[in-house]
This record gives sequence, C-alpha cells and structure tokens, in this order.
Amino acid sequence: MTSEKRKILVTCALPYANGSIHLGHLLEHIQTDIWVRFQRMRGHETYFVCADDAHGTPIMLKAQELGVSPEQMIAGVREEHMADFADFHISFDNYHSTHSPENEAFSHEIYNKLHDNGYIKTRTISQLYDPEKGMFLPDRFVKGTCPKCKSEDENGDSCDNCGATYSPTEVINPRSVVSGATPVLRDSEHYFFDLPAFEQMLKDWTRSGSLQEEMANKLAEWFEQGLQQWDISRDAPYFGFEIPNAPGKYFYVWLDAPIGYMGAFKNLCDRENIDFDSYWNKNSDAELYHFIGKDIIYFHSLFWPAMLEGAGLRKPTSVYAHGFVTVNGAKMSKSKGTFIKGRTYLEHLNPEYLRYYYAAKLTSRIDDLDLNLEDFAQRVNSDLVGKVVNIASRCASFITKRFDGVLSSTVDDQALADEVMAAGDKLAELYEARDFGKAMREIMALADKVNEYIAVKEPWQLIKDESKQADVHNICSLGINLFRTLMIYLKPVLPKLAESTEAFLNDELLWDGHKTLLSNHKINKFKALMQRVDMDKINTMVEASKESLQEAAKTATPVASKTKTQLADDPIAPEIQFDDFAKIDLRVAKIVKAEHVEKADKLLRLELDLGGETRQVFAGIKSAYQPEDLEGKLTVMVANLAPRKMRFGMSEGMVLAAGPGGKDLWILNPEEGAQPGMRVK
Ligand code: NOT
Ligand code: ZN
Repeated sequence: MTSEKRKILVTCALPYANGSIHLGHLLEHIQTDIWVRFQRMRGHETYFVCADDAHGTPIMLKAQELGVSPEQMIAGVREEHMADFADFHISFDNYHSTHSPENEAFSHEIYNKLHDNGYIKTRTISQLYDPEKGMFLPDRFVKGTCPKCKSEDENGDSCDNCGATYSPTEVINPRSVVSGATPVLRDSEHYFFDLPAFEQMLKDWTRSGSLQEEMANKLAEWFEQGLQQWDISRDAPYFGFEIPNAPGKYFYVWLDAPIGYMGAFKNLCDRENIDFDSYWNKNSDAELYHFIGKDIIYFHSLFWPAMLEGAGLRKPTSVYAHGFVTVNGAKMSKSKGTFIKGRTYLEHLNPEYLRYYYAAKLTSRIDDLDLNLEDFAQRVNSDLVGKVVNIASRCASFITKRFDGVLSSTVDDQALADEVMAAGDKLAELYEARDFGKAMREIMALADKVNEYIAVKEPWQLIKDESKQADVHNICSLGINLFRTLMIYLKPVLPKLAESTEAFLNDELLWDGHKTLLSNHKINKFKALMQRVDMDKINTMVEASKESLQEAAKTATPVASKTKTQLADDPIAPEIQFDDFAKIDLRVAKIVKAEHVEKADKLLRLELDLGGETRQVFAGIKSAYQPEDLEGKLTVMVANLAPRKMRFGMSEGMVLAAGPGGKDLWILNPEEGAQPGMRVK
C-alpha cells in the first residue's frame, strides 16, 4: 500500500482572527493533524496548511473598539493561535493569514476569471444602514422587536423567543448594535456570483467524489430547494480586499476565506520551492482535502467548488465534515466553565490526553462528539497509562538491570507477535478512512492481549529462579517489542509520547517498522512516559474557565475582551429549576458609601448596609454613575455569593443592574419603604 507515493494537500477551516482557540476548534485541528501525520508516516508527500481568517465586519469593529488597527489586532491574534496550535502539536507546514499579498493576488485572479467568464452579476439591493456610524449593517448587528411574536431585543435575522427567521428589514423598532442609532434603508449596488450556473457540475461532483453520505444528502436537499446567486460584495468601510474595478466595494469575507487555502499554500511553495501549480491546475494528480465543521458545508461544497470550476482550477478531492464538541453532554458554556480555551487547557493538562480522547471518539461521520470530563480522565488513565505504557514499565527494568539493556533475539510467542504486527494493514485502512475511534479500540484490544501475556508469564516470579533467566529475557523483550509496535500505531495521535518512546527504545518509529521486531538491540533506561490524569486538575481547569470570563469583562486585552457584539451574542442562561433559583439570597441593600478605585477603569467600591451588616462590593458601574449620586440609594444585591478576591480587595457580593452596558446601565432601585436587609422575593 505504501508503495505508490501520493501528493496530498490538506487544510483545516481558518479560525477567525478575533477570538481564542477553544476545545471546539481543536477537535478539527487534532483530527486533521492525526490524518496528516499518518499520511506522512506512510511516505506520502503531504502538506498541511491553515491560516487566520482575518477579514470582515466583526474584526473591523473589534479592532476599532480596542483602539488598534485591524492589521495590529490580527497580527497579535495570529501569534496567539500559532502558539496554541504548536503546543497541541498540530504540525502545520504553514500557518498564514487571509490578509496576505498571496491571497489578494489569487482573489483578484479568480474574481477576474469568474467575471470574464460571465459568472459575476450586479444588482441594486436595499439594506439597513447605520446613519450614525456610516455603514451598512450585517444582520447580526441589527436588533429589535420580533415581527412574529413581538419579543423585544431579538436578533436582526432570527428570534430566540419563537424561533422565527426573517429579514432585518422586517424587524420592528430596529436599532444598530454598533451605535444604537435607528437604521435606515439604503440602496447599493452588489456583486453576485452565479452559483445556479454550476448546478449540473456540482451534482456530478457530489456523485463522483468521495463525499460523506450525510454531506451528499445535505447537498441533495439544497439542490431541491434551488441554488441562489451569492452576494459577494460589501460596501466600504470594510476590512478586506477591494474588488477590481469597483471602487468602494470589497470582497465579502467568505469569498477570500477559501482562497486563503491557496494563499497559505503558495506562501509555503515560495519558501520551499514546491510546484504550486501541480497541486491546483485542472488536471492535477494531487489530492486536495478540506477538513471542516458541519456548519460550513455550504461554503465548501457549493460555493468553493463552483468558484474553482469557474476559474478553471481543480476541485477538492473531498471535503470532510465533523460534528460539534459538547462538554459533559451539553453545549460548551461560559458560565459552567466548559467553554475551555486551548491555552487554559494547556495550563493544566497534557495536550496528548485530549488528542487521544478525541481520537478515541472520532468516526468518519458528522456526529457530534461529547467530551465527558470524567470519562476523559478514566479513558486516558485506563488506556494510555494502564494499558500501553504499562507494558513498557512492567518489562523495562528487567532488561536494563539483568540483561544489560539488550533485547533478546528469541521470540517467545510468535503467534502473539504475528497478531500484533499483522494489525498494521487494518489499522492503516482505519486511519485512512478517519475511523480513528475504531483504530484506537483495535490498538487497545492488542494492548490488552500483550498485558495478559505478561500477566500469565509472570516474569517477576520467574526471575527468582536461576534456571529461568533466559525466559525472563525473552518474555520482557517481546513485551518491549510489542510496546514498540503499538507505539508505531499510536504515533499519529501521540507524537510526543512517540518521541520519548524513540529515545527510550533507541529506535525511530516508522510505519513499516510494525512488520519487524528489534532483536539483539540495546535500549535505554526507562523513565516514566506519561502521568495519570488528575481529576483535580480538570476541576481547576473548569474553575479557571469560569474565571477567565469575569477577567475578560474586566480587562480589555485584544483577544480576551468582550465586545459589544459579543455581549449581544451572549448565550441566554439555560433554564434552571426552582431549587437553583432558591439558592440565590437577594437582599435590599443601602449604598452607604461609594468611591472610585485607583487604577480601575470600570469599578466603583461600594459599602453596602444589609441592615446591621456592612459589605464591600466592587461593581462594574463606573461608566454609568458618579459615586456621589449613589450614596444613600437602595439597591438589590446577591448576598450569599462567595467572596471573591480581586486585585483591589475582597468583593463580598454583587449588586444587580440592568442594561447593555456603558452609560446605559441602571442599578435596581427598590421603592422607598423597603428596608436594608429585606429579602427580595
Ligand atoms: N472562519 C470560518 C469559520 O467558520 C472558516 C473559514 C474557512 C475558509 O470559522 N473557508 N472557506 N470556505
Ligand atoms: Zn419571535
């Protein structure tokens, strides 16, 4: 199978350059990295590229809010993303940016070809425009009353209350999330890509390629609904590339994002002298794969192949979609601490634990994947530490202490050795098909067999018998050898453990090495190869993920800060039971003292009288109140919130306020007659 050398180019979806990498992104990057490492091990010429997706309105606005240029912001975020991926051992050959000269050149080239071939249409459309900010508003930057159920403060394109979807122009009392102004309708000429012209080609591509079954079904649904022309232009101000011969018009971020795959590869080709065209020309014999999440199938299986076809380039060999990550059975949640950033994870846990757990649960299908944190600890401990590494730790010391560190040349149990060595072909098929979960189960079943073999042979008993020394040597040598074979199989998943294994075995783990055993071979002293997962560390990580949100609200660093738009997107808290509600002790409190806090730009220090008891609370309401206006006022506080140590002192509760933030924030103010200390019910 390894004889025929393939040329393979692989990509992951490009993360947006305005947020941190979290465990959801990492599913995709780990899945792809395992596949890529496997292909490389098999000797295929494999390139793996990715980039930050740097354009669009949210990125432009976020940079404005931070008071930096978008170029500065995306450069900082890219550094952060690259460090996160490197620490999870994601082995990109290049990590570029869509805001690059290569990408601009390709975007222009492809657009010009589409234009010359008649696939670009223009027409005037009417859209909501923020007269104060002087910009057109994407749907998510409009809020207002739902036209169906009349629920207030709903999204510009859909209602969280009744689930209706609508056009932002139908929203009642719309307002701009950017400035608060009432948007007006305004005409502008837009550029469209003629997707329907590619319907037959796309149908053929769907059938001919190796698309996942679920993806082919999804496409069939879309064909049935009818393909639409795609709006690819946005008006200035926009952070992106200007459209050739269309002053003031920019490519919509989703046009140049996939082209960013080419830009990232071109940048690598120029650096390493790789023949770019042989990968992208219409008759290329190279394979091209995009690994993506299920939410962006439309872009990759309709727009992208159509754009490529229209520009006279090759189409992807396949697009592989995966599902979403849930944590402990639910959507990742900031309040529960299960919205875990890659960096937070790395501060507490070994990245290979996550690589293994994801591998163990991945299939080739589009199902969601649940990261159950207890199961995660249990699985890693039992499989990696308890099964695989255990083989080496049971056998190694005999070899070093008794046999000079040299493996014997006699195979003690040929049938067992053959079984473990023969599994390589099946495992290669499973890796190739992205059936990693099945591959991990096969490998662990083999590890069980090897452990059983050692347990039955009991070398630790035999060693006491002078006449059995050769047996011990042969048994432990086979144990070490089969540990090596298993580590060859696991190397795409666990590159660091494989590296330490190579140092220990004094041997490079190559895929074809699974067919042979080391004989009369000197190994090095065994050092512990992997620690057990500590549940306490997991709990600390979850706690830290809860905190990082509060930190984020306080300190405005480019990636951690919450922008207005993120606030607007904040998930609504999940439904709770009465018991949960009853846990909150709400009290009337009188603000007896309020003052500025030195060096804090959002906080006021409040002293609150709870009817006999005084509490200190730091409240983030400085933008809305002068301290002197607060003194003497009644408000409502959460009285049983665990005290929290802040940079400025202890905060012993929380006062309740309403509003979107900034100047628009009002503390709750009970009517006169309420007394400090009274329960709020
Ligand atoms: N930044 C996008 C996202 O959903 C992914 C872009 C992938 C590149 O996070 N493009 N295409 N097509
Ligand atoms: Zn509604």
